Amino acid sequence: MFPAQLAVQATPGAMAAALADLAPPAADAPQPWAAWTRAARAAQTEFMQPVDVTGAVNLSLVFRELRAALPAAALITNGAGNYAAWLHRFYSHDAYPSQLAPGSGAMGYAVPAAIAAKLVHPGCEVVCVAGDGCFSMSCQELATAAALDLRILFLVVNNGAYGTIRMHQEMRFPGRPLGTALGNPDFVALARAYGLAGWRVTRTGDFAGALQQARAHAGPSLIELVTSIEDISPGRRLGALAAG
Ligand SMILES: Cc1ncc(C[n+]2csc(CCOP(=O)(O)OP(=O)(O)O)c2C)c(N)n1
Repeated sequence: MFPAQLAVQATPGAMAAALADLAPPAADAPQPWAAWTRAARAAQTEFMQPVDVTGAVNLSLVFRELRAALPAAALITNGAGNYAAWLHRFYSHDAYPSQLAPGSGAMGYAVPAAIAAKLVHPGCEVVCVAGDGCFSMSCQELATAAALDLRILFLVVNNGAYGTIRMHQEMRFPGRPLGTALGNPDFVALARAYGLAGWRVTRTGDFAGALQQARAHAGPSLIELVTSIEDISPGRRLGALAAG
């Protein structure tokens, strides 16, 4: 629940029509909300600063690097999973449209969404970001990307688990995980089997080079990011949750 400072009960259409009659403040007039927007912007910038991790691949730095390398108009897709919290916090969307994400939190969405995005916007760079669980729900569509020779980059965040569910298990039933460990294939070998180029990144410092090679590749490609399940979400350790 968010406490409203000014509660208005109205349908959006009626409200928008009423607001349209309001004159905007003069450009040189002091805006009453200026201090509030400055504080909100500062808080957002602070929130987007990289965080420390225990594993060898730091997703906060990886998604910063990705944003620095890509044009603002690149289209990023994701499905559901804790990996998306890292993407949304550390990748800055500075153009519209630049993001395809499921409002319903559907896993398996990222891969087909990327294929659709590339078909509709062939001139745009398209990057699919998926967790190992999320990716595995629709990864057979790599065949489509290969068959249509769609230049999409697939980033698979591999923590060896349905991490989101493991997190909730540790929070409610500490030390009693069940059915959330994944027996994954070799994602790079899988990508190559479908005809894509593939790289595995096991250290943060190797991501920039892999990204450069993938972006220089003429066809679809995949980078596997091997992360630690311990880094369950930005600033949070799985072990600390399990300890209560
Ligand atoms: C189709 C579908 N099935 C199940 C869920 C419930 N669910 C949400 S996140 C998640 C695990 C995601 O695992 P992964 O993609 O590996 O990402 P991680 O949380 O490990 O970063 C599950 C099972 C869902 N959102 N959508």
